[in-house]
Amino acid sequence: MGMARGDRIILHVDMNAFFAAVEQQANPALRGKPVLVYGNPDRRGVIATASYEARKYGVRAGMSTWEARQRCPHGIYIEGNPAKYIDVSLRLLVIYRSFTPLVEPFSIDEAFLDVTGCTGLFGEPAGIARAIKALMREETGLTCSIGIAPNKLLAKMASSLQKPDGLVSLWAEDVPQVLWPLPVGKLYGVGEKTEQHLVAMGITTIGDLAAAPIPLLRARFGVVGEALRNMARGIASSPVDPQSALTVKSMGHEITLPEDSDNPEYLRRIILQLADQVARRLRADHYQGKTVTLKIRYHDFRTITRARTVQTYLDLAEDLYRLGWELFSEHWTPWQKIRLVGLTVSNLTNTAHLYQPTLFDPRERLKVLTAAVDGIRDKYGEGAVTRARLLLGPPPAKGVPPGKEAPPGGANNCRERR
Ligand code: DCP
Ligand code: CA
Repeated sequence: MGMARGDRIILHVDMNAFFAAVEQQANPALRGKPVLVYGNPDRRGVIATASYEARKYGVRAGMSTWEARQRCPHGIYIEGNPAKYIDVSLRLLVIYRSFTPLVEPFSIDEAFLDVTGCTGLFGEPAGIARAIKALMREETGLTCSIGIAPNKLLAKMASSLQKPDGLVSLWAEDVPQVLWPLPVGKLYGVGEKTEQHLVAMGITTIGDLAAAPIPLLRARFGVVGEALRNMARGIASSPVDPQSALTVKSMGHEITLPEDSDNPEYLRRIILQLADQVARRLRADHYQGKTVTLKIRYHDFRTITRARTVQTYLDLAEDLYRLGWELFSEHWTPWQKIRLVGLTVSNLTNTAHLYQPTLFDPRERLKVLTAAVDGIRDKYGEGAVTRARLLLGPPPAKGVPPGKEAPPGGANNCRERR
């Protein structure tokens, strides 16, 4: 019940205690034990995740390792290994893709699947979800929570309702009973700041938000206000987008200098090197960009970012360097020692969109990895990324003019986009 004709059927899969569970699978001695994974190498002091056994002691992701040790002194503390988690993440995507091509990786351990067209082949939605769980357990030993719903928002909410090893369906007509009594902060997309504002306005549950007058919300949050109210009503329309993780928004690189420096000539060479690295990455993936952003971190950790946008799309080191150096010359406080320099290109356009990516193509795997790695950096700290990048292998071969590279997967795999 609950499905109306024309509805889509969306699954959201969220791995349980992901990093800790991977460690427990790799080492049977850890199974059933409180396992805590901390960040590396510059996030050693922060817990990335804890196994469900450890959560009983009140430890949470983001807690300091020190505090976790107070609460759970007999826990097993392990330094995280991002490369391992990325590898498992890719194996999970292959499992999902054996059910439907409409898979959208959402984070290192979450994905949306549109299974609307699969019921003929695999049966009712809950059956599909159970089949995914079974195959996942067989191939990786891991468990997940799956939400089934008519849209991504409700699927995401549904997967959060039962952990670990959950399976929850949430249809539009269930929203008042299931979601509305929950605290408004539990609604996906409502962060801590927004929650505080809402509570201050007397909106404490998701139901309060669903019933709030639009003018009131608009006055406080602008256009976002109405969007929030729609979300509280379970209304969302964005489709599952398999390309989403591959849609790169920016490409950049940064270097922490071996020693803080205020030597302009040395810093100029660093910017040139960054421009060269970023330009090569852009061309390798058929990107060009119009905005160059320079980041400077001084010895005392003060950090500035300054951007410049030009009319034409760029992918040459010379152009990136020229803009980067302009920004540097204009914004560097001379003789202030610098600790880190970064260069990023955004406002991207991609010329390779005619090809359908396939995860079996090493180049596409690399792109998915890059997206996953960027996701890890957000959650796990910069150091983790550097480590993982080193494991991605050498940069693409030089000497092929831009635009002349072979299409992903070779001619046989090329398909026009739907
Ligand atoms: N992660 C991290 N730092 C955080 C939060 C998460 O490094 N502050 C990493 C470790 C997690 C992984 O990302 O294993 C996935 O994050 P989730 O929020 O999905 O948390 P878990 O999968 O660990 O637990 P749950 O079962 O609650 O989803
Ligand atoms: Ca998870």
